Amino acid sequence: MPRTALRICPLCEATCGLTLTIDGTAVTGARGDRDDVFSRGFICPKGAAFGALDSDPDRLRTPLVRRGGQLREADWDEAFEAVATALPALVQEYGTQSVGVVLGNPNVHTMAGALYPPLLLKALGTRNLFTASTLDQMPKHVSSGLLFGDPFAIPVPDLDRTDFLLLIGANPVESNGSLCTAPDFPGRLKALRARGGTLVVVDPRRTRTARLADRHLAPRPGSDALLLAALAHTLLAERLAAPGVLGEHLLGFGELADALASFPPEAVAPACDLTAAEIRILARDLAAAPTAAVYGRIGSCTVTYGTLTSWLVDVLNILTGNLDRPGGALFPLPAAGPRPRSGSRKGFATGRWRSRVSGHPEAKSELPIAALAEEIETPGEGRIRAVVAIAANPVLSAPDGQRLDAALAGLDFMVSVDPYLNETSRHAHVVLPPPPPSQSAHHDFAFNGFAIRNQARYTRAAVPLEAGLLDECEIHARLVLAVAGLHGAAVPDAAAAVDAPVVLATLAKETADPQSPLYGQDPVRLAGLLTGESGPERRLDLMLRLGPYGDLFDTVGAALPPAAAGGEPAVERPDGEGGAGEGAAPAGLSLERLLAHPHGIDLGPLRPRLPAVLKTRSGRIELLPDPIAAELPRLRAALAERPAALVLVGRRHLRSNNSWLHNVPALSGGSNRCTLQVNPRDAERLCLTDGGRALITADGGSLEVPVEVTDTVRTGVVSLPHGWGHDRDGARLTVAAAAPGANVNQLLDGTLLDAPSGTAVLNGFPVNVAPLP
Ligand SMILES: Nc1nc2c(c(=O)[nH]1)N[C@H]1C(S)=C(S)[C@@H](COP(=O)(O)OP(=O)(O)OC[C@H]3O[C@@H](n4cnc5c(=O)[nH]c(N)nc54)[C@H](O)[C@@H]3O)O[C@H]1N2
Ligand SMILES: Nc1nc2c(c(=O)[nH]1)N[C@H]1C(S)=C(S)[C@@H](COP(=O)(O)OP(=O)(O)OC[C@H]3O[C@@H](n4cnc5c(=O)[nH]c(N)nc54)[C@H](O)[C@@H]3O)O[C@H]1N2
Ligand code: SF4
Ligand SMILES: [Mo]
Repeated sequence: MPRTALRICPLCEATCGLTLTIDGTAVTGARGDRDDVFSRGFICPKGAAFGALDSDPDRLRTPLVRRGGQLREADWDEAFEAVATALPALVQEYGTQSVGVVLGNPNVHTMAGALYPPLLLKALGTRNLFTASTLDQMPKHVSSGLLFGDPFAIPVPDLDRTDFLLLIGANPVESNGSLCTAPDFPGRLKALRARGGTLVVVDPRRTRTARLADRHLAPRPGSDALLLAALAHTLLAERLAAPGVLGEHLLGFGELADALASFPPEAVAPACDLTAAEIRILARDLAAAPTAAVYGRIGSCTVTYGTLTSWLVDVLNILTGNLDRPGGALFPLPAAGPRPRSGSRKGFATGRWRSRVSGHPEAKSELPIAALAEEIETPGEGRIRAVVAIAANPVLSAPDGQRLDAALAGLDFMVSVDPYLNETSRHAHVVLPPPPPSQSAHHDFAFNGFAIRNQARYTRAAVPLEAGLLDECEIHARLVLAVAGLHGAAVPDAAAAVDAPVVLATLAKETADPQSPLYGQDPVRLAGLLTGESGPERRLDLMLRLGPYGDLFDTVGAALPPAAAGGEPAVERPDGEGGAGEGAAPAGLSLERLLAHPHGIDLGPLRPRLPAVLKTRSGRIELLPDPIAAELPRLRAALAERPAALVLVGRRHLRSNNSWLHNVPALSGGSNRCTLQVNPRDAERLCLTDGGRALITADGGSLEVPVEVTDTVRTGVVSLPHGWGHDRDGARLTVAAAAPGANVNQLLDGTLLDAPSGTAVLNGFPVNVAPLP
């Protein structure tokens, strides 16, 4: 008899609740969980293909270990022994910096990826950390770090209540949203318009999101910093700026007008390829809206002035008084996050150390992934000789994969934690495959911090772990032990062994803090009160119980509202809001409570959190921080530059997910193809024909690609999606290899970066396109 089980979808940031149909151990169907307190039944084609992905025959089912140059199937003990032998020896001989750690995107979609990489990095002691963030949102972390003192204090648009939404370089109708976790983003945009609100989209392509909008501006790619500076300039010059109650928290408001003086709409309009009138009208409309939210994503980050653009997004939210107010852009308060505390004012800075070869500043303890190849290739003290790659496919996702391909092939040692033998993991000496997603438990540690509603959900594994597989938490934990030279066979429950010290250290710190309601309690006794069947469950229990809605071990009576801990307004208990039953009135969160609410617990809409969020040294919002002020002259100089005739931007397809879903037949084909989209006018000028082939060339290399002529891209812009290029030997991706596509990042040489954040410029770089016979 088929049964059903719940599983939070790990395939994008929307975190929909799925109801899986399971026959034996096979997932035979997936539909949206109508009772999920957050996603309420929404599902997209990727979620619907959960079963096909889960049972992909190319998925690895045993570890692989390189012997005599060949990757061969091995058992787990052999695999971890290989790591425990190789890595500590390398570190012994060449030092801690000789190991690089590469963390890819799916780490934010697994519990293991949230709980163990910090322990791995600590065990290794290396500063050579590279993640997908420097291909993505690092500019936003840097701008938030500078403005608010906390790189994770990223305000999210209050989608369900706003009157005016300005989307910059985001296509949530296909991506389902990013740094804004909102199941059914498309439905929420339609609801905004249905209630009389306004949607404005800024994108060089007429995307499916732009087609829903009241207004679509298609500026020249890479010019958004200028556009947003002109919007801010207009608000200030026309005395439309009204920060309101934010005023008391602002530092540097007086200096802003001077700093932006060179960017009136008339000055930036030619560079943006918009009219000054369009820009002024947008500024006035933004100011006039009762509430409004400005939100920028990939097209605002992975560009030359990504940090400035990200900063300006929040400057606009601040100048219009929309930061931290309902209907504007608010800071979430996730259930498993830290309880707000007053008085932590460490501030934020980048460049505490620099990369060895090119001297790139670290940002949030990371170095630019675009610089990974040179760190492996360039001889000298501190050269990276070994790589631990977890859920990362940088050969396709980072600039100049060919160079990285060669660099990885020359490593002394490499471990990949990955379900596939693909473009990157084929270089590993040891491949450690996690189980299919149906066999893993899930809680969204990362995305609840960017969710448009505070809520908590946890799903246990829907299918028991298959014989011969290891839970991904167990894989990570054994890796942590292995890098310390501990051969895992001696430790039957590695996750528990690794987690217990973390739990004790956290509780020791908590109970030693005079500000904590648990001050003076016995950490060992509290640790004994934790529930959960595994190490990761006990850690989740700990984080929930110590979190902003936690039961604090019931040692201080009923749950304290966050007000008691950090001076924040008490959280609205959503009595009646989500109806009775699921999601109603959670008093005192713990794992047990969460398990008793399988469809999740709703914790209410986002609420104002200032000033408790601020961790700047001044305790204020630092509106014009020095590193930003230092960037503005570069932006001013850009006004005088002649724009390139043709630039490239990326795109995402609804049925794609970066580099790794092309192997699922249900998600391939149709319009999900690696084509170069070209505007008809450019096609004519360049002698390109629809369905013909073209040679595209940029600083880093050239590619042959099929041409698709479409007026959905503006003139002067071509678009090629990323994550393709599955034509390398030694990978095992049967379906993907049949339609491999070309790797757009091969056009880049890795030198083009948003300087303050080290983020690769993946959008708006110059290219030449010529027809091929
Ligand atoms: N040109 C261009 N390049 C881009 C982008 C762009 O817009 N344009 N986008 C960038 C962005 S935003 C990102 S985030 C990166 C993403 O690029 P990456 O960080 O490389 O991430 P993915 O391609 O999503 O997946 C990486 C690997 O994770 C593996 N994986 C899948 N599920 C799991 C799991 O549960 N556990 C483990 N251990 N592994 C798993 C997959 O098999 C794959 O090998 O790409 C970036 N690259
Ligand atoms: N279906 C699907 N969903 C995904 C992913 C996926 O690969 N496929 N990846 C996930 C990941 S890792 C992420 S980070 C998110 C990304 O989420 P989004 O940012 O919403 O996704 P993109 O489709 O990359 O949207 C970026 C838009 O910016 C536009 N753009 C490019 N350059 C510029 C510019 O200079 N200025 C402006 N204003 N716009 C520009 C592009 O045309 C594109 O439409 O999506 C996530 N969800
Ligand atoms: S929108 Fe994202 S989370 Fe929801 S079903 Fe689709 S892929 Fe999964
Ligand atoms: Mo991303």
